[in-house]
Amino acid sequence: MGVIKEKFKEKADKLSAEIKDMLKEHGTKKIGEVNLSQIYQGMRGITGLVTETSLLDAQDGIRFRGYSIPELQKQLPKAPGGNEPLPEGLFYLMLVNELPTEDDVQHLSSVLQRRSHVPNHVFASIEALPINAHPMTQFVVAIMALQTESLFAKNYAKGMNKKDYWEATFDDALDLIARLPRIAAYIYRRKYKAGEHIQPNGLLDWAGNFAHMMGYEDEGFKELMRLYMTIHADHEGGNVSAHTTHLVGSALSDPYLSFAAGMNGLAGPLHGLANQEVIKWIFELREQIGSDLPSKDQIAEYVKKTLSEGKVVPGYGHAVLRKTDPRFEAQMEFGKKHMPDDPLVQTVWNVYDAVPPILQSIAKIKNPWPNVDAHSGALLVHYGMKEYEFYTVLFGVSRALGVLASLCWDRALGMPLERPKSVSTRLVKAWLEGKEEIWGD
Ligand code: CMX
Repeated sequence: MGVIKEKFKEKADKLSAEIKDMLKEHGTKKIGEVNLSQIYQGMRGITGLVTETSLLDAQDGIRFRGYSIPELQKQLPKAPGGNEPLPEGLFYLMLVNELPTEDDVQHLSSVLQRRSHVPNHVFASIEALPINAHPMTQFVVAIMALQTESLFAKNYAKGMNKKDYWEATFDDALDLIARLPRIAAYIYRRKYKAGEHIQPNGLLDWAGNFAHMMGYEDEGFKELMRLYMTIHADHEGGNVSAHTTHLVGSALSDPYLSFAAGMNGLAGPLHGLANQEVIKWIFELREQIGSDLPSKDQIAEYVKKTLSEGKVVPGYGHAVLRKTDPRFEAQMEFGKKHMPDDPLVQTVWNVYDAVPPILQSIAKIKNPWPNVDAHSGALLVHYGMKEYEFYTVLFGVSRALGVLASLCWDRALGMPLERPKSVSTRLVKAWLEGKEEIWGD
């Protein structure tokens, strides 16, 4: 057994025992109440899941195992000469709940390198799709093709003991994370660079090698990828991609099936696809105004037009956050440091000035502030990555770190099949008339 796996097992056994004791003593304590609106409105605010890897606060934003993004930027190991955290380090932290040393991260990078071989039939599956298939469709098809490699599925078919679920999940998670950059880069080069593929460089870190395989050798872009892959990795358990991966995994669908399901959720415009929608919206704004740097008044007019057409302003609002997303702030800092004079990046900042007052004036909108997707595209375009339909794939590669670390914990803690109760409106009406009892006492 590898050192990371051993450490994980040790931590998981300890927590498992603690949870058992906790539930024995406090299992009947009430954790909250549910009102009728909540069950019709996307279950907002209902605590119904346990996710160990990260926790989201409406005001302070995300913390990964207790660490904020600025803290991770200071404390996680960096690439030689770099300033941004290595995402392998964040994965290690989420997985074993300990800040890694430089050696730990180097070890994990080389483990991922060793596991990164992608079988030919996966590339053939991508090639079988029309070139105009959306990159997220190609990504999910490739993950599904890779499912032939699942150790969990193979061992389950042979009659795996429950006690061993965690280990097969752990191995599948590492294999999948190791292989995703190669798959994503293949899709990018196939669709946008005439199929001229670039072989991996075994000397680079996970995100640096991903940048290299996509064809970006600029050190600034590699640093951006390290930051990008770190900040998009996890956002506690209730968001669509994390929740879907967890839910599908609860049926003991293997990590490939579970992650592919999560990626189908990420491909929705209210979730991960918002990153392509933002840059598309800004390109359309610039074209309509006829300027590379529209004024704040011109942006405000365009925002009002978007809203009057019954559309959302992409990159703004959030189901949980009630302040500017710290992931937006981290990207803004990166922009200020590396490209303060870029007109597209400046437009993102002008949009940040123009949009919140307008959204604040609409009572139903609970959060007028930007989320992670409001900034990322402009940074990518700066380095030449203009193909915005690809952006959600980048989000997906990063999201694998969080949701797959969580899946390892789900199986190690013996999380059962997820199956909440639903009701019909007919039953709700009967309950309101006092004819039925639907929530016990
Ligand atoms: N522009 C216009 N209207 C918005 C809005 C926005 N940016 N944000 C919220 N609203 C609207 C909602 O559509 C909803 O309207 P209806 O009642 O008519 O359906 C109303 O305001 C209330 O919504 P809310 O309670 O404030 O927000 P929700 O929790 O329902 O939705 C989110 C959250 C993210 C889906 C929503 O803010 C949105 O659609 N934003 C734009 C898309 C986006 O950026 N998504 C990415 C989120 C981050 C990620 O997952 O990657």
